[in-house]
Amino acid sequence: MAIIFLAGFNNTLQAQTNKKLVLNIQNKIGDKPLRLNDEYYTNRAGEKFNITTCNYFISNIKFTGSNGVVYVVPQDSSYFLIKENDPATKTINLAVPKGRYTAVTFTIGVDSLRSTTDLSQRKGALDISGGMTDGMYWTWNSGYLFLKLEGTCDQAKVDLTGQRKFRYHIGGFGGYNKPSINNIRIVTIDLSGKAAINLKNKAKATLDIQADLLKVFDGQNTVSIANDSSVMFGNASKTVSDNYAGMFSHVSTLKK
Ligand SMILES: [Cu+2]
Repeated sequence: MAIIFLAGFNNTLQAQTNKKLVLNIQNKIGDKPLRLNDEYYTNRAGEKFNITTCNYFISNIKFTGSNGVVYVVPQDSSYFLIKENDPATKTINLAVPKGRYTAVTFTIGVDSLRSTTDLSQRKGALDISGGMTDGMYWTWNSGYLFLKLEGTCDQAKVDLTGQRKFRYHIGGFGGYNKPSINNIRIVTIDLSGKAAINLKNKAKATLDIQADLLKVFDGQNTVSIANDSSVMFGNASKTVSDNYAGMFSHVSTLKK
């Protein structure tokens, strides 16, 4: 993934004063680590399923200091595609000014402005040239898939290829040339008390957070694979995005 730095004096200054902050993301299903293909899980509706694909975007990361000052990660380097089948994508290396931070905030998905900006401004994780092999993009009006979760389940409706698969392709930034679904969800994780990030003079910090993908089904809404085997660009997508808005939580904060 290409990381784009803004040229100029400000950035040079930042490079000297910023500290390393490693953000690790662990995908879970309930209290178990997510394992693609091999393992079966059960949701609240009593459906047994496995996961074959789990990709999602997080973007626009910012940290709130204990003094109330917010550090916004430069936007050009604040888009990340997390892919369970590519472990390197689950570690995000950031540079953050020293200080004490008590909350982290980010978007699940890609904001509307960046979704519709010129292609030259959409590099790295957002590059759609070459057909985007991960299949995380629809069209100019629909934009990026924010979450792609697929798997098999005996209760899933039989699809056109005769398989019982579920496919949740959730996106929608509000529409480019006509209004459409908005599934942008912004998440804030509280890091107060012992969870606080302390970046002192020589420090490097590691922040581990988890995403519980079971929440896609078992969140504030109960989503059943039998009822919704295929959730794409339609009204059902809101029940899913409202669910995954609650899937992130803090695991640990380490100082080194
Ligand atoms: Cu789709």
